[in-house]
Amino acid sequence: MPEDNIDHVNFDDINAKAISSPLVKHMYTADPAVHVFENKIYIYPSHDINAGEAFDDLGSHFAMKDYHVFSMDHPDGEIADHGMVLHVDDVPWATQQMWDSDCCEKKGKYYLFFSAKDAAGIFRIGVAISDSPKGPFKAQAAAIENSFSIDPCVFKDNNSSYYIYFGGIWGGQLQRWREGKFNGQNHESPTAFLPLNKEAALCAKVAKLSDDLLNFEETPKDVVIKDENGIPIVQGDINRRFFEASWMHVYNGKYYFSYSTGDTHLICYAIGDNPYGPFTYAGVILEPVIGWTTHHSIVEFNSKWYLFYHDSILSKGVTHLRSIKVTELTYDANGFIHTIKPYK
Ligand code: FUB
Repeated sequence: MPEDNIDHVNFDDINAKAISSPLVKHMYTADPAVHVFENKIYIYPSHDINAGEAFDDLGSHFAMKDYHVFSMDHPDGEIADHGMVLHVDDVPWATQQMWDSDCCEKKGKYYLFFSAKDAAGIFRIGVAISDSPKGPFKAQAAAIENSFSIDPCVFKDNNSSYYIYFGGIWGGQLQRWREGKFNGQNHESPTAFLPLNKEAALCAKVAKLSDDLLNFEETPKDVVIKDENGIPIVQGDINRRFFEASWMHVYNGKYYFSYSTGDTHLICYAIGDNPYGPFTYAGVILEPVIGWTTHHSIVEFNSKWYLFYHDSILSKGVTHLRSIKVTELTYDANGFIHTIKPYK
C-alpha cells in the first residue's frame, strides 16, 4: 500500500493481529533470503536505514549502505546478528543503494550476490566471497559482466548447476533493458519503457552461472509465467504479473517460482518442470503486508516449510524501514500453497 495510505492504520490493533513478530528489533531489516547451511538457518536481509531521501516511485528512499548476516538454530529460536559483513564503501564498483541480496555455498566458499547502483546510477549485480556463511564477504572488483537490474536469487539445482534469477521493474530498471542496453535518462519515469497493458508482461530473468559462480554462463532468458490457458500473463494483469523479488524452490520435484507483484502488494507463485520454465501461475502465497513492498524467501527446515517475509509495522508504516518475519508455509495435497494472511 502506498506510504500516504496508512493514516487510518491503528498500529497497536494491527500488531495484535499480526501472525508473526519482527525477528530483529535493534535495526531494520528487509528482503530476507534464507538458506540452511551447516544445519542452521542463515538470513541475508537488506539493512534498511533512514537516509533522508524522499519517497518516490523509483525507490530513492531505499538508500541502504551495508549488509548484516543473521542466523537461527530454529525458526522459533533466538536470532544472532553476525554484524556488518559488506559495506558499499568496500565494493569498488558500487556507489549506493545496497538492495536485495542472496547467498549460496559451493565447495566450502560462500558467495553473496547483491544489487547496487554503479557510478552511472545503473543497477548491477555483484558478488562477494567468504569462507564462512557468517561473512565477512570480500567483493569482486567489478560487477558481474552484463548484469543489470535487481533482486538476485541464486538457486542450486539437483544436478549441482547454479542458476541466478533477477529483475525488478520501476526503480529496479528492468524495463530500461528491453533492447539490450540501458535506455533513457537516469531519472526517467518508473513506468517509461514498460510494455503496453495488453502486451506480454516483462519477465524476471534466469541464467546459469559459470563454474566459478562469477559470471553468467549464458545470455539471461525470460522467466515466462503463463495463465491457466497457456497464454503469457500480460502487463496489465497487475495482480499476477512479475514486478520483483524472485525466489525459486523445489517441492515434490516441481519448480516453484515466486515473486512480488509490486504495486498490488502480493507474493504470488507459478509452477514449472525445470529451472527455466515456462511456469504456470498458481496463486497467492502472501496477502498484502503493511508497507509498500513485499519480499520473501521459502525454505525447508526439519521437514517443515517456512515463509520469511517483511512488513513495516515496527516502524509504524514507514515504507523503507521494514522488519523481517517468519511463518510456516503449508501445501495442499495437490502441491498448491495455502495462502497466508499476515494479519488475522
Ligand atoms: O529493498 C529494496 C527493494 O525493495 C528490493 O530490492 C525490492 O524487492 C523491494 O523489497
